[in-house]
Amino acid sequence: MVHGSEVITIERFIMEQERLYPEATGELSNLLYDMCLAAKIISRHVRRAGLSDILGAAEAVNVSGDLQQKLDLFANETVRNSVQYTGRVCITASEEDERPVPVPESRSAGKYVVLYDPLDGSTNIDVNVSIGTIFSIHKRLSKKNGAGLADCLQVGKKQVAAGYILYGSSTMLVYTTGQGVHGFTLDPTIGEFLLSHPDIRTPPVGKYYSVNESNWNRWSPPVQRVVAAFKNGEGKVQPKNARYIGSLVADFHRNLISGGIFLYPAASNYPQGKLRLLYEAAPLAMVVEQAGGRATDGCRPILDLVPTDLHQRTPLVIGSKDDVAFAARVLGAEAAVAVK
Ligand code: AHM
Ligand code: MG
Repeated sequence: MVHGSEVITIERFIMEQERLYPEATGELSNLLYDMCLAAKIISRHVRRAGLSDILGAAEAVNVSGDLQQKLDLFANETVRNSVQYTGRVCITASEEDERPVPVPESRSAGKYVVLYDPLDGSTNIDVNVSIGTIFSIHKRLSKKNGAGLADCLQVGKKQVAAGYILYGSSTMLVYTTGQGVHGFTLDPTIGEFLLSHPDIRTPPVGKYYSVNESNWNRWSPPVQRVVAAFKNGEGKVQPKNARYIGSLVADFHRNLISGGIFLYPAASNYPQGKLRLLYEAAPLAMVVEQAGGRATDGCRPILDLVPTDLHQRTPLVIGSKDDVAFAARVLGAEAAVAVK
């Protein structure tokens, strides 16, 4: 945000927010700066992707069976290296690693847990389409030593911070610590994130619906009814425009700003949905709720889901509050019938 010639850097903004809480130790603020550093490094590489030989598939398949791209591996290491040596974090977990990674014993372990998707929408890397990083921060549960899986398997409403970085026409970092949602745009000429979107509020009814409609024949009738209502209108639901990039962060961000609903429901080829609860759905659910929107798996709020597995998937319906409420009513009725 620019007041006349005044520019607010992310560092100043985070510091000013911290002053509102005299009990704050500054560790969470510093962890957010660590994420900014990772964002700048990844952004630089994403911007150079077409120019260097970093493009292309690495010879590895990640735990979910997707072909990893070189840039995924780079982003995975960059986030971990940015947070694990500062004494603020005890363990990290990523979409790209089968198990959580505790900080090395030679380093001091801090009180936070970082879960992340280092490069979401990675099939879009090679075609110069927006991609993103998603992160979720929890407080550790374990005592001083022995951070492990249980520290990662926490319910979404316990997150202390969450956010994402969007590598789009510009690079943006959007985060919440539970005091609203704030967006910063990277000014590449000075290498700083500047406050560009203070206190983001998402419209209660959206303009857009975002879903991979090629899955139509794999959906249950209630999912088809919901999507048909957004496409054609039903009762109070007005028809919407379709927008689907295939990068969750980019689809989510557009809908957050303009109003809209994103759906990745269960389908016959993805019975639990495609997206991962801990480092895709839960952090974006915290962001959207802080901006006045909602997120559900069709039956329960995403932030109430208790994880049992690091890489578990969940159906996801997220965005403008009235649109998500409509979808939840239709899908919840389906679940109630199935239980009987
Ligand atoms: P990724 O984490 O392997 O990149 O997969 C997640 C991506 C999301 O960004 C996006 O919303 C979704 O997969 C798109 O899936 P589909 O191609 O089935 O529509
Ligand atoms: Mg992903």
